[in-house]
Amino acid sequence: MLVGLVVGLLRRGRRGPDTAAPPEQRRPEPGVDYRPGVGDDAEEPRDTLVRDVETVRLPDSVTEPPAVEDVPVAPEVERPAPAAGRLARLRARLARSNTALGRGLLQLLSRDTVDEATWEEIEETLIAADLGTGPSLEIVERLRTRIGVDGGGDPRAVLRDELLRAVDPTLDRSLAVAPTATEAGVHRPAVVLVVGVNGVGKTTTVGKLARVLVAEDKDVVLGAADTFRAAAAEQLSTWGERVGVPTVRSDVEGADPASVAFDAVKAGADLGADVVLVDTAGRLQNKRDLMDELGKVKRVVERHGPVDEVLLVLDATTGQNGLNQARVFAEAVDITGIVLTKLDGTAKGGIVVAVQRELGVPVKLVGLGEGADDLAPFEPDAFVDAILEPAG
Ligand SMILES: Nc1nc2c(ncn2[C@@H]2O[C@H](COP(=O)(O)OP(=O)(O)O)[C@@H](O)[C@H]2O)c(=O)[nH]1
Ligand SMILES: [Mg+2]
Repeated sequence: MLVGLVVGLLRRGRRGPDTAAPPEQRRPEPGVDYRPGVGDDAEEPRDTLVRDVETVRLPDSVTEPPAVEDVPVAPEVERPAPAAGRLARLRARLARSNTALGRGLLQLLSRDTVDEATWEEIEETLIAADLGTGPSLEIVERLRTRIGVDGGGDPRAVLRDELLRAVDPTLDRSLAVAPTATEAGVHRPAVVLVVGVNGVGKTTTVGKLARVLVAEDKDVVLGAADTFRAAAAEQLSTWGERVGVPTVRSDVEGADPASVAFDAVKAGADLGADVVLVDTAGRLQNKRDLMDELGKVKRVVERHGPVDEVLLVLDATTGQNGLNQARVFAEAVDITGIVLTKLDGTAKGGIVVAVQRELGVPVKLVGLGEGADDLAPFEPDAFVDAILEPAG
């Protein structure tokens, strides 16, 4: 409110007569810069009402308005919209991938004669979009057979078919987020561990995913197991508060991440929650330490029961480097799904194919922006369509 006020004042100041402004920037004034005409006042009219100062008695007792702090403010809990179909709605965010990959390939394939040099260009375009050498060669081979040799078919339809095949629509991309009951009949929330190196978008993804689940009427608990910086827990609980989801955190910087994760799952079980999302740290002195710590977090959480989902978050703009990270993480924990963030900022949408091949694990979610609801379930059809068709 204060910010709004200040901005308002500044604006008004700018709009008012500014005598300090150089003459060429002043608004022309009637009587000074031109002869006053109809509708202008040459000077302050003489009959302008002037108010005298009046003395008014104040009432003896003035009831104080309640202090702002005393007024109970109902926390505004947001109700996010369901995530189904988001990728199609956010297709414009893939504009860069679209231009580089989809349109580039279509232009090449639509040439009158697709000669050897053109096939090479097609291959280069695929590799440049980070699909990886293996998948790129495969796609070119299949396209050659279907278009080059058969000479038939609509190039667009054939290309769509082959890209879709590379992305693999048969993979199960659902998230394991259903609670279970143990043999002893104890309620056990689904546990999702979110891992990845620093800055890829883990905390943001946990926050956005909490919103997706809340939109599906799930009870969610967040665990702030990135205990490196107090700010990390703060960032996570802010996401949680917006949708009325509790965050289990330690206020001690450098607390044991495994015990925070353990407590979060315990709180989830006690509260009868459906899902516990655990955010982890991606920053440690070295790779070995990071992997040891992750392994420990997972083992400690598993005292409550199995971890249902380990999501590896990768920044789509980092290309080969992202693939190297994927390999290292896969050694430390069993990855069950990939989240590719920042797909809105890259022409290299082909990384979806490369990373799935590398890990043998499906991309389950994609990040398409910094907004709270810019996380979309990955849908192969919608993805390929977005790449091939200019967003309308
Ligand atoms: N453009 C874009 N930015 C993102 C996306 N996901 C996360 N970010 C940004 O990446 C930065 C790092 O995110 P954060 O969640 O703190 O990363 P963490 O260190 O892995 O937890 C933040 O500025 C996020 O807003 C995305 O899908 N698109
Ligand atoms: Mg973080």
